[in-house]
Amino acid sequence: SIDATKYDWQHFFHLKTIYGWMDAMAKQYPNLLTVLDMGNSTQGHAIKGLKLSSNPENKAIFIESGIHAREWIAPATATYIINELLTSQDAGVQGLAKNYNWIIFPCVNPDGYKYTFEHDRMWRKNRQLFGTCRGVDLNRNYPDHWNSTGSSSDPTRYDFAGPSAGSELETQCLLQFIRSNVEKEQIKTYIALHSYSQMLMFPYGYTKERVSNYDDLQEFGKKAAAAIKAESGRDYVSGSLYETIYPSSGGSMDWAHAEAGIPIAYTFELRGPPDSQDLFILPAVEIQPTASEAFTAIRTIVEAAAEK
Ligand code: ING
Ligand code: ZN
Repeated sequence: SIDATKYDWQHFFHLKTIYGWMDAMAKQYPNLLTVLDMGNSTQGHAIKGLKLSSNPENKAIFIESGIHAREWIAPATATYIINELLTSQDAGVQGLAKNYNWIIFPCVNPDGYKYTFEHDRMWRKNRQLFGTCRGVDLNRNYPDHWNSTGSSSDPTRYDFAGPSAGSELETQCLLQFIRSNVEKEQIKTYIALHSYSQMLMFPYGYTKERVSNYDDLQEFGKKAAAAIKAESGRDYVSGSLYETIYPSSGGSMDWAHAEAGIPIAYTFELRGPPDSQDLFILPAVEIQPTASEAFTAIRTIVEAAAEK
């Protein structure tokens, strides 16, 4: 582990620094935090997470980020949320830390994330080899209406769905983790963090048909967008993924909702830079406000759902 004071939300950090910070936090808060390991990526990196729990009876919120390598704001936001839950002086945040268990995996595509630091800042997929090219879009690889719309069978493409549903080790790790923990941990909320577009989206991605709790998810999403507007003035759009961004199949959120039965599922598209051609390259000064408004949205959703 590293010295936890060496980590902050003014910089983007390498995979090993994020993991070092997670280990350091677990040492600092031994009664609240546990380090989790979903298994290994294609290139043998552990997919590590943290579980925050002060009561084994609590219902759990699961957060996944970094499935797309270049969306650096997503892992930074995930670690920000862990830190807030542990250190905030805000009574509302302290209540959320006490009354829910939080299972957070900041970097579910470690090979890709590492590659964006060392070779290609704009890499999106994992690093699995296919002849002369590499990479499956892990957010098209999930076994729910796999490769039916908004994905590709061509390994050279950015949205390659993989050779078969759930073909990738990173996907299998997450499937296995959720399948074996969804009941035991009472996971009722699933949040996937992405960038960019300022959107709060819920299932489905693969069809315009509505989920059974569409009205609730729409209502919570609208409340969360209003809370962000009040905090930072930013406009976030809420709606089903299909209606809001573009039709796409094989995403983790559709699987989590439809197959794993997690009722409250969202994919957030966080901020992009104010003006740039490279919309995935967010200036580090934007980390703090972006992460803060994302956490506000999660709080709003969790609190609105609890009132139902
Ligand atoms: N957007 C997401 C993508 O994977 C998405 C949108 C989310 C599609 C969930 C399907 C399922 O394309 C970005 N920016 O990655
Ligand atoms: Zn993404």
